[in-house]
Amino acid sequence: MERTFAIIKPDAFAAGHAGKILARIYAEGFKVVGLKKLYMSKVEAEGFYYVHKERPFFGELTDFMSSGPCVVMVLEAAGAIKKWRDLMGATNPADAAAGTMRKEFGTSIGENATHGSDALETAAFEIPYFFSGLELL
Ligand code: DAT
Ligand code: MG
Repeated sequence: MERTFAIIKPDAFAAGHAGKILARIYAEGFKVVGLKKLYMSKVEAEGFYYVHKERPFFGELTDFMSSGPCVVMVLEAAGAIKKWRDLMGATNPADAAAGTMRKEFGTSIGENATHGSDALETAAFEIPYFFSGLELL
């Protein structure tokens, strides 16, 4: 079984969409092996997104991710990484397919409702960034 790291971002959490997103996650057959609400600091957001540190949107992205509480999760399924990326949809909600999380709940390329690891190596960094082994059951 593969594991991926997912976030219900501050925009979707503040808008009250966390329950609907979690319901879809269960309906699609993921096992939720880790889940917690947290309020990321600016520094924690910068560390999480360090691969994007040279990008022009880095400041905006890390301000947004530290602007309010979010829900971080570890999801398990066969092919979990691609399966969750597919359910999220394209980065820009305007380009995301109907029925995807970003189409339904995202409002702009920056405020796009959810995050998901994009590769095994990314998941291997992102999962332990927020969860200890004891929290993954
Ligand atoms: P994804 O989240 O689909 O993996 P990414 O890794 O390229 O996308 O970028 C990380 C996040 O940064 C993305 O979810 C939203 C934000 N972002 C990406 N491109 C952006 C842009 N052109 N302007 C503003 N924010 C952007
Ligand atoms: Mg990415």
